[in-house]
Amino acid sequence: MERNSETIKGCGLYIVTDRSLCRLPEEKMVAAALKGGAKVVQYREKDEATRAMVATARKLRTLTTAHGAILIINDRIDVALAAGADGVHLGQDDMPYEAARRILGEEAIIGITAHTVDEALEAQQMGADYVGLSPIFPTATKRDAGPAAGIAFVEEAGKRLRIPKVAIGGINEANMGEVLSAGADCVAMISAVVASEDTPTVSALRRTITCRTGLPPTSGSRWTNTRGSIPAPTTSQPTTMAPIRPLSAPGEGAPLPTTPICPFRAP
Ligand code: TZP
Ligand code: MG
Repeated sequence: MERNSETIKGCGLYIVTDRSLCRLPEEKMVAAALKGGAKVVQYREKDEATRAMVATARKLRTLTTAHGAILIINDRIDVALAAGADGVHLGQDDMPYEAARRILGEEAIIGITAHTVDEALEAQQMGADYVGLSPIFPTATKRDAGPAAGIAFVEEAGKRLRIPKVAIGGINEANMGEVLSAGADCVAMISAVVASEDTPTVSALRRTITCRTGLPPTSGSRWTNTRGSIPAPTTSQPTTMAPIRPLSAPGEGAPLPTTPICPFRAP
């Protein structure tokens, strides 16, 4: 889905929640990250009851909508539908792509984790909107993440894939520039954001991404969610999810803020 891919491509900072690591209540942490410029939030929860998950996902939907950000739910298609999320992220052992697409519809954003370039190419061929390259560096956050694939994985995926590449695993302020330079479209982080708990840290991450990628500094104003603020689905609502779309193509509409001086880019 090219349109969905474009949506993810411009996002840069993709944060993934983890209640066990969170030093603030989850919604507060997500609110701080959104204020700091995160453009995609993945709600990832492994141990919570479904009802509590739906309640949290709906709160995150309201927050992400207010900031013009994307909400992705890890694994749980049912929770994504119940909360009116923009899409789901699927691991290699989760719901098969084609079944997820059938349930969620053409508008949903579907991302797939890949541990190798072959898995990434397969995800692209199936129609995934983005691929999660995982894990790039060693991480203590996900015990079964597997061996670190390293920067070479990002470079090769960058050369061979058309769809956006979201790198994850051990990424932080110190190494994110290297990952973006190697060809990742977005960097996904858990501990580097969740454990930091304050907006300035997230803003700093976002500024680094802006410098590296030439993305406009975040304002939230270039993105909108066609669904508006979220609502619990009712019987009269469609069951497909509506992803966020850019309000205008780059170069159109209101002028973008000036790109800050970038310490990484050659003059
Ligand atoms: N998938 C692959 S690695 C990982 C996930 C969810 C954990 C990433 O966490 P951190 O703290 O950013 O290394
Ligand atoms: Mg999974």
